[in-house]
Amino acid sequence: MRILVLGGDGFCGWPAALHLSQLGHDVEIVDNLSRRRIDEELGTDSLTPIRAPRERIAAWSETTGRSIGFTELDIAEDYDGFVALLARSRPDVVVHFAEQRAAPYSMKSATHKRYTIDNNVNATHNVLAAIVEADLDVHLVHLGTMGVYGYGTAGMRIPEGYLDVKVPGETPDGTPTGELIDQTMLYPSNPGSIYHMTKVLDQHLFAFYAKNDKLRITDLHQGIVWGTHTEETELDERLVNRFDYDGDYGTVLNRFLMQAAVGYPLTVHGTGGQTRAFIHIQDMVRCVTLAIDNPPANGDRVKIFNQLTETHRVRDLAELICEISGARLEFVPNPRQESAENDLYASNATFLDLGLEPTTLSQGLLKEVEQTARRFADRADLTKIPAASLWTRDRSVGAPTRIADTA
Ligand code: NAD
Ligand code: USQ
Repeated sequence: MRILVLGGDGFCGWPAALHLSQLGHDVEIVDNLSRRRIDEELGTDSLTPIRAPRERIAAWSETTGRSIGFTELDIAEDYDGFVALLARSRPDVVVHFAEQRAAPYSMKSATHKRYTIDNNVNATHNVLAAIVEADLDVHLVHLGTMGVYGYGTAGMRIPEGYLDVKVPGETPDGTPTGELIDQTMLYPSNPGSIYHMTKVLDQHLFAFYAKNDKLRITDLHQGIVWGTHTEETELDERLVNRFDYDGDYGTVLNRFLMQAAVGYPLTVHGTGGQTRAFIHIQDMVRCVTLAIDNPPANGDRVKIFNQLTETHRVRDLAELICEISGARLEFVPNPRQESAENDLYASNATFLDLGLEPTTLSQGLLKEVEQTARRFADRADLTKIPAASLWTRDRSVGAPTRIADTA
């Protein structure tokens, strides 16, 4: 298949592009390199020395004999350029990773909030409008987030996107009919950041275009991706994937493993009672492939899959890493506004039914990530580790309930 990977220079997009190319697909990456510019803005960098886009693509071709195309284009800003690209390339599948994906970055200031909304919502809407304008029958696979459901305790297993409900029937004058009417709705959204909000807005755009234009769309509600290498990125040093550890882009498990590697106390926010969904990066690329291989039909509602393999409580992860590495942890004031403690049960039945064999958290894999971090520890800037983006000016909201140290 001919596949465009939007955001293919990023943490998920790069290994996904390599995996799809390895499987024999004709892959082209489209990216505006904004993520690399944000590193410059923040004065930080990937812990691993990622190569320039053309260099890593040349290395892929040298290593495997397969070629990947690359177009530098801003999907949010250059709509005409994107329509022209679609017309030239005529893809069967568009995989859409091209959004600003850090919740803390999205909450830094009004400028960052506005950028995240403008970039993400425009990018998604431009992709949809352009597919219609180019008159192509494309399967759009979008990377969404488990965060659309929110992180209160739901008291039920979170379904894959849709909630079946029964509502009391009424006549037009408001008289109860005594009947219960079956309805299906998108699971009520409860985003915890402006970034997560953009994924909620994306969902509604997808529902509209699936209904109005019969576009074929799959939305993958993904949990936190951890790890750094995949089978393909390990083929050559120059294919190395990015590893974010800074307070804005570093995600919790990779951050803890990096912190353990450089001897920095693990930064547990608040009580560490937050439960989140996780997926290893190798499974992420497998899931994207499974989604591509199982498209909806024209006229179907948006297919929504929960893309996670396990859930964990933040402090349990920190304690596990302390056990296997000898690191110590520190409970720090939570910079975010989020539930201090929550349970999370979410269905991932679709991927399991499609044959996904989950890679779950094992000591071996955790150690592998820690070793990668140790190997590049001399590139780390420890001043970039603290999370400094505050959700609210009212510091009483995110105040820690206990400050302790296990050492
Ligand atoms: P990333 O920031 O590493 O990669 C995103 C890429 O998109 C970057 O290379 C960036 O330059 C590009 N991009 C952004 N805006 C663009 C635009 N307007 N035009 C063209 N290119 C643009 O992020 P990631 O971790 O690879 O995440 C990819 C997707 O997966 C995101 O949509 C994110 O919301 C989703 N996701 C990520 C995780 C995770 O843990 N990393 C978890 C769940 C969902
Ligand atoms: N946390 C800590 N210590 C840290 C970093 C984070 O305790 O040093 C806590 C946070 O307060 C939060 C949890 O860990 O409660 C997760 O934070 P995170 O930064 O790992 O993940 P999040 O902000 O939710 O965002 C990441 C990706 C995003 C994706 C999302 C999936 O950056 O693109 O959408 O995970 S999910 O979490 O399922 O919504």
